Amino acid sequence: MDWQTRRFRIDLTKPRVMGIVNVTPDSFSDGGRHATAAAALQHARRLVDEGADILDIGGESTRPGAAPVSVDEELARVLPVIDGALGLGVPLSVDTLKPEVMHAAIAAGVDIVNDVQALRLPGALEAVAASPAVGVCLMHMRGDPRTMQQQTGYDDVVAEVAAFLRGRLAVLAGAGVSAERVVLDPGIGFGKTVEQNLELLRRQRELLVLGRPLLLGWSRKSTLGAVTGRPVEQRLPASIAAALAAVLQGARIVRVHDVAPTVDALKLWGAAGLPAVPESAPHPRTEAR
Ligand code: HH2
Repeated sequence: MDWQTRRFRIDLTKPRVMGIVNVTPDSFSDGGRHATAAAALQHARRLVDEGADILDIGGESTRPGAAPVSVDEELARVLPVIDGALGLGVPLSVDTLKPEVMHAAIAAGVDIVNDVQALRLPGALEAVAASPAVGVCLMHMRGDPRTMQQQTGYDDVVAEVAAFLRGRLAVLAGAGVSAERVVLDPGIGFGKTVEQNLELLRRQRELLVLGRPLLLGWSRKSTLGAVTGRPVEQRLPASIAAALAAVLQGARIVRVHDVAPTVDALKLWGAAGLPAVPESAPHPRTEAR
């Protein structure tokens, strides 16, 4: 299974690593570390040297309760980094929910739009549909980062996430965005409790019936803190375990802060000749719906 993005058709027969470049003062785990364009670009180069297959560049934190950032501020953060990273030889993704930022980032040359709101803000779908080849990651979230943790009541979190993502895929298809441009993300930590995040991992294969590659972002997240009792700066082992578990459950792309150790861990995948997970693994619960 491939992911069609603007300059690159990404072969997902082996799991891929998306390295996170947060150009923000307040991201939950690395806020302020690469807040200038120069520092972010240096970080981006390092992640590519470490084996990142994709870079995800973000200028606004989505952590619960994060302060909103203006369009101008977000553009001032991400555009110089996109510009400088275009020559690094890997697909570039912009992590934004704002249509204005999508337009500008696409004009600047990004390959992928990664939207935690799954292109639901007015104008976002149009921004992506207007560009014939840009790839998209559609993520599930309830509400917005300020309100999402008050909206964790689900009858069946996996079924609701699947229904949401299926609906968004259909809306994109209606707008002319072909499925081969889209990957899907259940949104670990976005409007979900610890138990719901763990349930998404346990039953992740049910999402494979959607027929598109899955991208998972567990890196350093608070559920890992809840499970291990570790603060954010001590969550590397749990992040690696979660990335590998996600891959074993069918993820094709893992979004991570710590690229080098994740790449090493995934080398085991190739070395052991582990088979690619079936692209669609029907599950009794999902089949019944
Ligand atoms: N998680 C974060 C941000 N963007 N995008 C996708 N597709 N999936 C995710 O799980 C995801 C995401 C949160 O992580 P981070 O970027 O490190 O933090 P912050 O939002 O505070 O900048």
